[in-house]
Amino acid sequence: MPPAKCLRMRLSGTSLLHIMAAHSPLSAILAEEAGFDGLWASGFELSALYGLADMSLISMTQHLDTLWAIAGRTTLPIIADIDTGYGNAINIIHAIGEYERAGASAVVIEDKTFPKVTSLAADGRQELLRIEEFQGKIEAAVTTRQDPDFLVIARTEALIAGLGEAEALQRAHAYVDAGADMILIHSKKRDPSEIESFSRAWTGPVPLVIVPNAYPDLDAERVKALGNVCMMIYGNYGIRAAATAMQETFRRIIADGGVQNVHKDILPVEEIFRLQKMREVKAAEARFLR
Ligand code: SPV
Ligand code: MG
Repeated sequence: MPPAKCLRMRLSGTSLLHIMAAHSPLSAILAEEAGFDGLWASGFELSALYGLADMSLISMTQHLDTLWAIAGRTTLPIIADIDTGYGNAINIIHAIGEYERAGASAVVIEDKTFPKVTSLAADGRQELLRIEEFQGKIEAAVTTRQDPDFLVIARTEALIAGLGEAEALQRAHAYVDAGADMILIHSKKRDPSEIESFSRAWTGPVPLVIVPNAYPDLDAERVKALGNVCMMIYGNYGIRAAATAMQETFRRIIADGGVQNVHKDILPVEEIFRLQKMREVKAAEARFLR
């Protein structure tokens, strides 16, 4: 079954889907093996991979290239984080065609102005679009998609911008009116109270998506109790885990004056061969190289 259809079907059930951020094909392979339900082609993770701030510095082409490479190495549905959609509704029309072709099953579009500032920065400049303008962008996305199963998820940054729950609810309802399949509600508070309160107040006809980056205490059991959240996106855990491991290993090699100690604490090369499907390549060699 195509991944977008599969994602839609699974979302029509009652289960909560766990979506892991991926910044590379290898991270996608590891997420699939670990048992996640889908992948988040995260703007934050890809920006960090390039050593850049998550502030609209990565181009659409860079993101699409990574998405295309990831889609070739996984069977999981991919939810593309397209930030503000690279401009206005016209840019959205172009982007949706490109992301569908690159293998995304869904996009998340956020209601900030371009260029955006990453949401979790303490003193980030968080400016939102007029509601009508963002509705136009959502309508453009919904109208452009070729595959009816392709999901258009509207993300409101009203809580991130400090505009309060009433504004967040008003925006979320307006985006559903414009055709959004789901609402992603984001918060940078250290505790999940804002998200839990929004979820309880949400009476709209579509489910919610959350990204518990700032408020890690909101685990799956608590989220299920809310009753209207269908996806948890683990938005920066891949790049943070990778950077943790590399930072520690690189420092030890310098401190130890060699790799004599670290080599037994990191994956053996045979495991990397397995992830690279070396056995299949060797079999193809044996069969076809004459
Ligand atoms: C991302 O992973 O790129 C996100 C989530 O958008 S956050 O960085 O928390 O805004
Ligand atoms: Mg992002």
